[in-house]
Amino acid sequence: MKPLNISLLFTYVFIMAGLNCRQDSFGNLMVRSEPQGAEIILDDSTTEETTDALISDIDEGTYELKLLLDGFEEWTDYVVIKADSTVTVDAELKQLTGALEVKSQPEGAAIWLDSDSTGHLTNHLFFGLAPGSHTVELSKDGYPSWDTTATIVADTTVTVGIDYSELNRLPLIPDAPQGLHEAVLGVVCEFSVSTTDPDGDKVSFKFDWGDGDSTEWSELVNSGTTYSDTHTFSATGTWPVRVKASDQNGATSDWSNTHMIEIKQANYYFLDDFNDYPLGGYPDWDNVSAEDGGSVEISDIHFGESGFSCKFTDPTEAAIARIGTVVAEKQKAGITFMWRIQQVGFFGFRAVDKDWSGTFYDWVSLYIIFDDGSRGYTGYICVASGSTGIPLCPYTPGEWYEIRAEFDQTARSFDVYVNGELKGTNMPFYGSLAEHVNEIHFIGFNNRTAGEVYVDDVGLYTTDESSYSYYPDNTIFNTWPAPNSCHFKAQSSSSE
Ligand SMILES: [Ca+2]
Ligand SMILES: [Ca+2]
Ligand SMILES: [Ca+2]
Repeated sequence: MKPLNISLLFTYVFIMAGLNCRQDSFGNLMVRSEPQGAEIILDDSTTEETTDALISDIDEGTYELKLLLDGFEEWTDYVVIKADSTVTVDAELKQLTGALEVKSQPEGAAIWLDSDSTGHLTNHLFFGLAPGSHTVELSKDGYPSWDTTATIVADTTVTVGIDYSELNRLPLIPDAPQGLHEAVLGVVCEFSVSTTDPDGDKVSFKFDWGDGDSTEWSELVNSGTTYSDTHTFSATGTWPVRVKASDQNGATSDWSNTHMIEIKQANYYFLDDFNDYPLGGYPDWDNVSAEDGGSVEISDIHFGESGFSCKFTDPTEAAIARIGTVVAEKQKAGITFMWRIQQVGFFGFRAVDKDWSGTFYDWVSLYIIFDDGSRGYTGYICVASGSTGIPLCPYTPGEWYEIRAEFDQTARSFDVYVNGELKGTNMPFYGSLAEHVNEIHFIGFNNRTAGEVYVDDVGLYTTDESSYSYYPDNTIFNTWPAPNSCHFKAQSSSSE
């Protein structure tokens, strides 16, 4: 062990002597830079310091000082270190830049750089950009927005861009929705639209009804096909209806132009809810027929919360059960009623031209039936058209159906809604000679069997108060049901 200890002692003395000798010729270096954070290299060796830094105890001598900072040019100078003094170096670092070329096919897309609008359109060359990542966004009408990240390299031109033909394109903005320009409050209004997608994608639609309500996106339909949807407006007023389209990839067009629709209050000029008659009595209509085993009476079966309806009993072919009344004539108006049949049978509503002078059936204008099959559609509510029927929808015995028919005397046609849904458009007047609507009937016929039928809430309304009035008594109600008595008799006529 002893020889080893002596050896270690000598080694220690030698080291101490060497340190004392070198300490005498050390100097310091203070390196500062703008910006800070540059790596400090002395004679190609890193000091493992970054600016600003004080590096102590450097041997006397001349050194090459190098500063390295990402995005900035390399900075180099020579420094002379002297013993027992501090040399201070201040370095101004110069930023590196690169160029960016932004292209598109076709050209003319607005260029956004790092979320700022550049005011330039493709194709465009930008200079003086800091190296590193930059976001580039392009926006061009008719094309989806596109973005990318460009990595700028110093003293280099980087190119980014898009060939739009490789991208999913937006569906075209649909034309303004097509539909009614005016309608009565409460009526279901139908609008149709279409658009094409330049890629042939399937499309869906979203309507903004203009009254504060809008739809969800519709089901997808083929590009170019017509799509329809309905809306019941919440209030009177003029509402701007518009639509936008989306393709199956979710690319969405702008809103279409608007289609204006005026929703008017319905003015009832005939109303009867049958609630004010004595139970078991007759409705006070212009004519009531109950013959050969048929009967008409006020029943406590009713539509709505309370009240009565008019019950028709027509148990045999020979039996007749009928009510009819004269109503004021309007050029354009609507008829509403509730009815229900207790079994499959044949029962009809008719509006007629009272001035008939020839064959009665030629003067029927609106003709709507519960069919028992005699018009070809067993169990359907139909528009009667000669000896055949135009089916509207099936009926279930024992259920109420709301019928609304809007007619145009000039066009000699009418639209029919069942429970608020448009079921028939431009239905023809039944009789070739019928031109007016001035009397209405509900009938269990003498050649068919209806069984038991209930009718309630019969109303005629117009939206046009200047409409031609055939009869002088033309009182208008603005509410449904009318206050106090809901029966308004337009004009007396012969009663049976
Ligand atoms: Ca598309
Ligand atoms: Ca009633
Ligand atoms: Ca009958």
